Amino acid sequence: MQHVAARAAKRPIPDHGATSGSLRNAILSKLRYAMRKSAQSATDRDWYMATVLALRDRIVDVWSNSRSKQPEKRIYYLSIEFLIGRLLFDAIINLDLEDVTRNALSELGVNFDRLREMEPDAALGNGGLGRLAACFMDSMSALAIPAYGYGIRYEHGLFEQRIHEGWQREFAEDWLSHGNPWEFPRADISYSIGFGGTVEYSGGDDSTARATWSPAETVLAVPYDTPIAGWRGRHVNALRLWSARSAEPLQDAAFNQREGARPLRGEAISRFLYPNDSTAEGRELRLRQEYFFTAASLQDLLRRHRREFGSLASLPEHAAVQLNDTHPAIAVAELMRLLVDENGFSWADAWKITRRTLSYTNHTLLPEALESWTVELIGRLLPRHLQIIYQINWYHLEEVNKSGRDAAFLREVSLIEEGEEKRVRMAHLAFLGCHCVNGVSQLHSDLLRETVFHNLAQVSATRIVNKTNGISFRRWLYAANRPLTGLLVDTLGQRVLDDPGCMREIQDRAGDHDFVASYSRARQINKTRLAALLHARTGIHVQPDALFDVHVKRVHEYKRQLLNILETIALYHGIRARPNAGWVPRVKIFAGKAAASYERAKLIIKLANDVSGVINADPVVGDRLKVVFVPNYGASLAEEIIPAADVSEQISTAGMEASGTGNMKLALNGAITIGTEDGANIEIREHVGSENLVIFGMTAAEVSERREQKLQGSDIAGKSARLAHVIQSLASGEFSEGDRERFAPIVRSLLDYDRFMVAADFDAYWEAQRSIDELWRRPADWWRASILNTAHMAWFSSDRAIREYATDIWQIAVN
Ligand code: 26Q
Repeated sequence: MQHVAARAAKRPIPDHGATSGSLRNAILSKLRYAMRKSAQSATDRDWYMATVLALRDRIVDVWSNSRSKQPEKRIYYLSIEFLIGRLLFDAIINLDLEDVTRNALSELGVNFDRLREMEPDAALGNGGLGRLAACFMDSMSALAIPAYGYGIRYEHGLFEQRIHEGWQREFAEDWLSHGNPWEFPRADISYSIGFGGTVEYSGGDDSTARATWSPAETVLAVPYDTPIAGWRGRHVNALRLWSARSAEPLQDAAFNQREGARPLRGEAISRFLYPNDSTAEGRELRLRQEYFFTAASLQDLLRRHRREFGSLASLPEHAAVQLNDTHPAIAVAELMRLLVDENGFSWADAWKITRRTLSYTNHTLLPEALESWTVELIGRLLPRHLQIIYQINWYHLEEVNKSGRDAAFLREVSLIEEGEEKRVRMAHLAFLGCHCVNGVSQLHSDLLRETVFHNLAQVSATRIVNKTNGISFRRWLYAANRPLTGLLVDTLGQRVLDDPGCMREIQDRAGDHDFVASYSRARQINKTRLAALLHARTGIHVQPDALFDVHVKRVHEYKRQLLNILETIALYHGIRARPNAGWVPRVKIFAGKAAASYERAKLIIKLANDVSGVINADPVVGDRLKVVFVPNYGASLAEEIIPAADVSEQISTAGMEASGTGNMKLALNGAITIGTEDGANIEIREHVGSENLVIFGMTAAEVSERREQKLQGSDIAGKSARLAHVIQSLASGEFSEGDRERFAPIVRSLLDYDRFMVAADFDAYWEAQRSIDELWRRPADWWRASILNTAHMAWFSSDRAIREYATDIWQIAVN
């Protein structure tokens, strides 16, 4: 790591020419000339807009510079989600302009922290997968890797969650309503994207057959570019998001609008983000979105390649396309179509080019999240692609057949799932069409090899590799946690910002009284701030010196918020039975959205709120236990909660969380993990040391073993008096005003199949929580563990992850 820092230090830090005076003038000029507002009448939002426009000019200078040099190879990151959140503070941190900006604004009598709040989150993603794409964009800019992110400019991002009488309600999100000062519409570029229609084959045998596709309908894809400024502003890449425009002639458009009050079909494509993170939704509009952004991105990058390098034969040398999950997997068929039908390549040559150019990241093993589309739907929307998919499958199965496999094997590795309805398996398509497939943690990659891709791996040259996820330290430490970052810089110097590896040096200070005091003071500042936020948003008062136990992520049964709630109830019972038994004061903090159609997850949110209501109102409990469900979790709320966490809940059913990245953010900020042997938790343990977190529960192997035994939750409840009491109180209506029906479905699932092993892991989890209490009672040991977490998390930087992708998958050199 040392040599990296040395090299980074040698690169000149661009002078952004900013003094507070010059920035102030720039802001005033934007206010006056770009917005036609006066300083006297300007609102916080006006100041926010003007400030972004002024800073943006500085980013644009570097951007043009980054673009003027033609690179040997570019990376294209295709993702149907980019969960960017807010950009302003991140950009300021990256450009090292915090003081300059604060001063410029204070000279204008404007409070910077209020202004920051004016920026809506770009919530163009559901959770981990979308946020990973955003962290990767940050890292590619930081490492000066020439890259484009390609996605969809959703008019409405992930829904806004409000809680009404404990239930989640979803409201349309409207991030663009006041305009988006970060984006540059590129009206000079647009591509036609076809759907439906007919295919004419131009004869010849199968291996050379070209076809002409005449779509019935076309939609225009128009790009909007957002600059992503890298660390120290050395390099800027574009996030290019596609917006759909109707391509119908005006007359037809007017007619259509008169016919139904329905908006135009074409434009509907980029209207909203699908709010489902773990169930592959078989809706036609979703497939249209997938093809729309994939086809637009491929046309765009092929055009660039042709302009710069001529023949598409050299595409793999100059372009690496990373598919973020299977959502853009139709790229395999589309690239083949473009090469064969539109550029005259032979099937064999096209196939080589396609495989060498594309690679694919898998993010899930959950069967219900593996995408497949009916042959009927693909045939109707993308008739030529379906034909290409069949042809790929034909060559593939012929190869497999030669190796003498049986029918069961053939059925398993086929791109087509036979059944009542034939379906195209998108993960299989991505696997075959890519030279490299990666999982997102060591365990996940191992399981990929053993399960979903076990058979395919035996008959294909595709490499399966691991690329454990990472997070942007710029956003999740330097920007989100100023008190801790200040301490790290005071202790280690500015170099820690360029080389987080040197954080390991604070391990020597983990017993140093002054350092520990400063470290815990930084946490206390964050907790006090969070306590005020919790009160403002929920009306609940919490004590900032209590243990803050944080469970924040999408709400899903496999993530087991329910397990945490059950333990909370058991704790409540314990406190009521013996109020003066020396309980460690705890605040249980939950936040997360459930997919609108996921009834069980929404019921779990209701339970969290009902449990919160009962416990917080119980005078016997007082400040020993508070439960808070914070509404509308998202990137910005995460930035407030994570730096204030003492404990990080990472308690998924083993084998089900591909990696997790919230686990990394929390540990980096010093929270102690209580978690299962799942996803990246295992690697976090290797880095921070098993003494500095608490791992409990069944392993992935034990989970699948227990599944085979077909044991029931009731077997466990029969043995655990504590669990029996908790379930009994749920069933009796203790948390539902006597209503025995409300949580009956949860009670039933706990006692029956217990698919997510909540009952099975309950006792182990209870004990793990008590060992957390034990540690908290020994402050010197607690802070030592916490400091060692921060000290040893450097490896989880998304810069490390991106370097691995660059050398191992993309074959591109990184400075
Ligand atoms: C698919 C088809 C139709 C509609 C929606 C979807 C869809 C959308 C989003 C399916 C899945 C997602 C998101 C998945 C996701 O966030 N996975 C998480 O990815 C993280 C980054 O690798 C991991 O850390 C998490 O473990 C994983 O759950």
